[in-house]
Amino acid sequence: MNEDVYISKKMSYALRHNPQKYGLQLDQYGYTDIHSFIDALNRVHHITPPITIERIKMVMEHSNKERFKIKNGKICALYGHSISGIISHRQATPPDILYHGTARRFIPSIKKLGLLPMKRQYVHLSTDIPMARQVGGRHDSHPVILRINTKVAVANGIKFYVGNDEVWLCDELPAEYIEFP
Ligand code: HQG
Repeated sequence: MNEDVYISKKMSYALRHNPQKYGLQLDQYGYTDIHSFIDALNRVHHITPPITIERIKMVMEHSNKERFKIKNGKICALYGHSISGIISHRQATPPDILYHGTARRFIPSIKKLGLLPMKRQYVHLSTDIPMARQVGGRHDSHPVILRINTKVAVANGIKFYVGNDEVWLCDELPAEYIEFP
């Protein structure tokens, strides 16, 4: 694992899943003070020489995904949370069609129950098929791409939230809005 990936994974773990391990508190949007965050990462993982804010920014710039945001001296993960307190995301109208890449073995259950957040706080949807394929590829060598009829879902009152330009979130998605290949 290269150092960028190592740092990014530790950042994701702290900001999405286990801030308490780092002695951090997230606000309702998932933000925490960036200097306390960096100090905690260095302390918990004994990183030497210690990483700096410039190193964090470099990791974010080099990444193919926009996972984190720095604003007003704070940092947050833009999506992916599993902590117990629900993180709020901005509600907005998504594109008419979104995609979700998943594993073949999950299809019978998704047909029955729809898309559920599982261990995370929200269901994650992608704006394009290549991204959905990449997301699904984490679970299956031959992922299934589901087409989500968000236009009808919005018309029926389902709320969608912004992760970043390519990732949309929702609480859950009944099977009637999902086209299976
Ligand atoms: C599946 C990564 C059975 C769902 C990615 C998925 C994404 C069901 C798995 C982000 C189900 C959960 C999130 C049901 C959903 N029955 N299985 N009813 N409903 N599932 O990892 O969407 O690289 O929690 O299809 O790129 O794969 O870390 O969610 O396969 O954006 O930045 O349950 O995380 O981002 O898996 O990925 P996950 P995800 P990063």
